[in-house]
Amino acid sequence: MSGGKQALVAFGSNLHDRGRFPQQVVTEAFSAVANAFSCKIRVSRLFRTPFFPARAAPDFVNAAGVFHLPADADVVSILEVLHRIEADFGRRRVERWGSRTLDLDLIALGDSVWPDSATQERWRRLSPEEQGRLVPDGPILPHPRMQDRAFVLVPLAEVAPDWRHPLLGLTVAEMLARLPAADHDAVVCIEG
Ligand code: PH2
Ligand code: MG
Ligand code: MG
Repeated sequence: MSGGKQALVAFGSNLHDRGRFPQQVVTEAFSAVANAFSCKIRVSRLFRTPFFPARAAPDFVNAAGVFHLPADADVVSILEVLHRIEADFGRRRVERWGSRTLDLDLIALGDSVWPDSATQERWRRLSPEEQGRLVPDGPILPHPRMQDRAFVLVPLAEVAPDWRHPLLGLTVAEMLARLPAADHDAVVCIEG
């Protein structure tokens, strides 16, 4: 769409919400996002993925969606809308990297780098230990861990394989190809 921005969103759920299974939650969240932004959303299939970091917790259902927003759409208001939808689906923000009924992560907004290249780069280069310890105080785009996570890239490759990371210069398909085969193989499609 000319002049607009493409929003890339990762969907995740690994807990029941009032009797609904994670796959139902994610499917209903597709419509909730489309309605909230008054747009059509292109969505991936659903995938079952092992909890990251590895621990005794239920597998996630992950998916990805892409939609177009007006050129003046801003990161902060998009996140407000996504957080409201998470809350509507019973999400309580308690534990970082914890289990959740619905997680909606803004992975990228067109080729926007937010808040700036140096900050994105610093968060992208955190050591594994720092990744577990440090929490950014605001949004960072593209999502600083997207290039590492098969549970993000496998679904995203179905809806935006050619989206190119503005700092790494790699497409989604190229980032996915760089991950170990074992990461890729652990992400299993759960529908036709
Ligand atoms: N999200 C998390 C923590 N761990 N693991 C998988 N497999 N998929 C996720 O979406 C996920 C996770 C916190 O957002
Ligand atoms: Mg997440
Ligand atoms: Mg999140």
